[in-house]
Amino acid sequence: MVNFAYTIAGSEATGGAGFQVDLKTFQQLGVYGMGTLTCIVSFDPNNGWAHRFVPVDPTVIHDQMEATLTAQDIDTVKIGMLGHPATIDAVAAGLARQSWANIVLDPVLICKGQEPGAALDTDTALREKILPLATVATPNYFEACTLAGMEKLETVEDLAEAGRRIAEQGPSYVIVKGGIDFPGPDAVDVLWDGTEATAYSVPKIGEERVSGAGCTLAAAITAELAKGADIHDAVRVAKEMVTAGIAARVGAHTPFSTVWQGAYTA
Ligand code: PXL
Repeated sequence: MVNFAYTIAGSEATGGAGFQVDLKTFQQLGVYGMGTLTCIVSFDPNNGWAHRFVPVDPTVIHDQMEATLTAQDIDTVKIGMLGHPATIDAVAAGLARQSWANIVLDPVLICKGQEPGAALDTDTALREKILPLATVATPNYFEACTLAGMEKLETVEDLAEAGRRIAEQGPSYVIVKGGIDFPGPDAVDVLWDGTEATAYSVPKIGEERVSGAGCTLAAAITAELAKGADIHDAVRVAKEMVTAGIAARVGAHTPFSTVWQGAYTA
């Protein structure tokens, strides 16, 4: 039997984040990947690798979602970078075409302030129109602070509290990723499942942020849920895949290396 997983995300041309990562992750975990492109990000090598950002026209987002959702019966979707209020409206309308078992939201808050334009409007629209629809949310440290209204996250209990506060805004499950910003020797992710918090912890590998870790984690959770895994098993597999992918990270002429999804085998 083939399981389908669907991503609604942006292209990042170097292959280190976004749509490209989602499809690689889906393939590596044995699910059939499908996707709708929301925007095109091209880093600028002549300007400190800053983001050049082009949104996809809302009509084209509608058309892509229509094609995907008519071609297959899909009940599991990952939402990555949306990037513009009009994109968010188009995606919300497209999601409303049908019911979903799993909507995994990586709440990309405008790439940490790197996109010009309607950044605050975009973040507000994401919180108001997409977060309430999500069944799973995977905020990073910065996004968790913003969405939970917390200044900093210093303990596992803080990560759990952020998860609890974000769950009140819609998602049944929240995975707060401590990442490189969380103090201490370990990379800690905490799953808040509505009842209790579970910490997934491994020693940090290096001191540098590795591009694509967040996209890989959310895409892997999506793939596992598409195969019928429960959330705890999905997060465990996703964490193993990210850890293996960071250990085998791929260097580039960019100032950061990227996760190698191919390093993980189930
Ligand atoms: O932060 C993750 C991310 C997601 N999607 C796209 C991106 C990035 C970061 O650069 O470019 C398209």
